[in-house]
Parts: sequence; C-alpha cells; structure tokens
Amino acid sequence: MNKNIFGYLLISLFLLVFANSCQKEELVPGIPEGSSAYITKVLDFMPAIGQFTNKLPVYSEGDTQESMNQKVLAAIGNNKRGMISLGGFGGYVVVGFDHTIPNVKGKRDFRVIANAFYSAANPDSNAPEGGSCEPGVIMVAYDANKNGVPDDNEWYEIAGSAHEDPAKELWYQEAVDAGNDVNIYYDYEITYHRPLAEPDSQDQWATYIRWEDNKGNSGYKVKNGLHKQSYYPLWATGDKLTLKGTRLPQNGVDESGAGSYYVLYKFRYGYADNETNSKDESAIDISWAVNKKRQKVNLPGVDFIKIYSGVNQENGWLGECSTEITGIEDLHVLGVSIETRSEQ
Ligand SMILES: [Ca+2]
Ligand SMILES: [Ca+2]
Ligand SMILES: [Ca+2]
Repeated sequence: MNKNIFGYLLISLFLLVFANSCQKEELVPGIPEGSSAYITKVLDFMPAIGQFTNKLPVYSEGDTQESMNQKVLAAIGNNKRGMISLGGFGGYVVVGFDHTIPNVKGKRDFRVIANAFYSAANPDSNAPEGGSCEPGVIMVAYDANKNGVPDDNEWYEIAGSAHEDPAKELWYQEAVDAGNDVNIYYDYEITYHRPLAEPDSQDQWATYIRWEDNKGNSGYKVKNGLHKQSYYPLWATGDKLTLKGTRLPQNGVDESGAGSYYVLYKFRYGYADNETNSKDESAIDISWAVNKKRQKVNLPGVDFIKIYSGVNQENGWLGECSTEITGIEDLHVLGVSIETRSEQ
C-alpha cells in the first residue's frame, strides 16, 4: 500500500472515531444537571372498577386521595418499579417530573414501563403478537404558564396507532370476527355506580357493579372468586364515578373458543402497557401529541403525564382489560437514543 494512502486512511479513521465519541458525549440541551429520569410526583390517581383496585396500591381504612397519591409515588416513583393498576376504562394516574422532558426532534422521548407480555401458546399460530396487552392512553402536558400544575388547556393526547386507523391493527379482522366493538370513540364517557354492599354470595357476582356509557351500552362489572376486596375505589366520594376519554377498539379475543384462552392483542404503537418494555414501540415521541381536533401540536417538552385505561372489555376469567404501570423513564436523561417511527 502506498504510504500516503495509508496515512490518509489512518487520519480518516481517527476522525471518524473522534466524531463518534463526540456524538455520544453530547448532552441533550435544556435538562438541568442532576435531573431524575423517573417520576418524582403523583398528582392524582383514580382507578376504575377492577380486580386490583384497592390492592395495587392497597387501600386502608382512613386513606384519602392525598395518601393514595403518596402510595402510588412510593410504588412507581423514583425507579422503585412497584406496580399500580388503573382498573377498567377511564381509570387514571397523573404524574410529574423534576424537570421538563424535552421533545428531541426525530427521537422518542420517554417510555412507560409496564407489564405487557406475549402469550407463548396461542392456539392460532399465525396470529400477530398478543398476550397481555392492556393499552393505556397517554396524555402529556407542557407547563406553558409555568405555574407548576397541569392546567386543563395544557393537556394533549398522544395519538397512538388506533388513533390513526383501527383497521390497520394486525388483529383487526380477528376482533371483528369475534364480535368485538372495534370502533374508536374520542368522546367516550362511562359511569360506574357504587355497589350498595359487597356480594355475600356467588349469585351476586354477575350483577356486581352497574355501568352505562354515552353510546347506549350498559352492563355490569363482575366480581370473581380470586379477588375478594371491593373493586370500587373506596376513597372516591359520591355514589358514582364518571370517567371520560378516548375509548380504543376491543383487542381481547378468546382464541380457544371455549372461554379458556384469551389473547389481548398488541396495538402497533403509542400506548402504555401495550408493548414489552425492551421494545422500541414501548417508547413515545412527544411529537405524536395532538389537540382535540386531532391536529399535531409541537410541544417543546412535557412536565406532566396522565395515563388512563383505554379499553372497556371483560375477558372471561381474566377479568377486565386494565392498564398497569410500574414507572416512566426520560430516555434523554438515561442517554437512550431511539428514532421515532419512520412514517411519522
Ligand atoms: Ca421527540
Ligand atoms: Ca400550568
Ligand atoms: Ca397489564
């Protein structure tokens, strides 16, 4: 090899390595030094009806909204990786951070850590990925007026894949064939009625908690033999609980045909407790946030995140589809770089 060419290659290699190492050390601007990557405050928590309501976290007599918020923080704040359950449709948690999670252009910005997993033995071997995918809709707020709280007009919703088009979900036809309601409703509202008493015999399980929605549907949230505590949040005031939001298509299908093997299918992207924690599709780009007209808004970052259970469906012995959360990570503080979706 010619000496000059060798020297040239050596210098090029050096420059390449140097440039790469510079890139890795580059810090995301706007994040104060010492910021926590994790949840540092819990502002509100109201699960809907569920098998784990009053259990994750545990309600004890005398607990208030404030003490329940503190229990949630102890469970999922500061990277503790405990678990909370949001119960059925509309149950929610609102959390905050010690800094603004920046919206880095072209990158995903945070990840909601949860317990979604795929089933290992779906009787339908050609089926798309699914198992226990219990999507929660994610809302984000940028504290534009810097008053330290998320004001009503500061909230925007992350438009996940079903927000784009339910028919693009890989399991769409299977859900249609199973008789599921595969529509998405952006103005959904459900009311749950506080039970007068806990059932004292199994005959009353099927008519446990009455509910109705604003689409003309009604029914009962059922009790099962596995969980004995009240499924109605006991610190809530009043005799009913009305919860609102975007209701996602029903993604649960009984693949056995005999009520024994329910598969809750994965939406393509953009929800909590929907994709396994190690996959890129469990991470969210703040640029996916939309306003009430479903137009993209260009937020500089987010200070608060709200997550609510997005599906209203009972899946036989498995019970209701309910979003669980174990934490949230600011990917930029952790130095994790994940490209946004290519078609966005
Ligand atoms: Ca981003
Ligand atoms: Ca504010
Ligand atoms: Ca779950």
